[in-house]
Amino acid sequence: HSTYQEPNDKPSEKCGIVNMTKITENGKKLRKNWTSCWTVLQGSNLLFTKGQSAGTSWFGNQSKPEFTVDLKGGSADWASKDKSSKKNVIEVKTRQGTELLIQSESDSLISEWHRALQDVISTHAWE
Ligand code: I3S
Repeated sequence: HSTYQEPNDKPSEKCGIVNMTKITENGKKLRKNWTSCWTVLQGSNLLFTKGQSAGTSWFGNQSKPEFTVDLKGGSADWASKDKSSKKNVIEVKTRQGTELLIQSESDSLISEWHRALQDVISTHAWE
């Protein structure tokens, strides 16, 4: 379908606090470690900083993101029940073999993230 956008037409940016855990890194399974993260969706990149809470300024004192994943060629879908006992969980997979879970207690907040991630992935699908 034709959802082509001119560059800079609509810079995809979204940020907020979500709970996040990596489950796989470079194809290797990790032990879950849920943390509350300040999360930024910028272009096709998803950036996380740990331990930020609402009210702290932009990235607090550490200007460096904890880690970044590139969503190009990846996926972001509602996680199946066996991935987590929590509600509102999105499973993000990257082309590099990193898998992570994003979760929020807020139904509306997690829906926004789901939509934003899907948008970015379909926008960058052919790059
Ligand atoms: O998929 P798992 O292994 O049941 O995930 C749970 C564990 O990581 C648990 O930590 P420890 O078993 O390391 O203590 C976490 O506290 C849980 O939150 C994890 O499960 P959920 O279903 O919350 O993702």
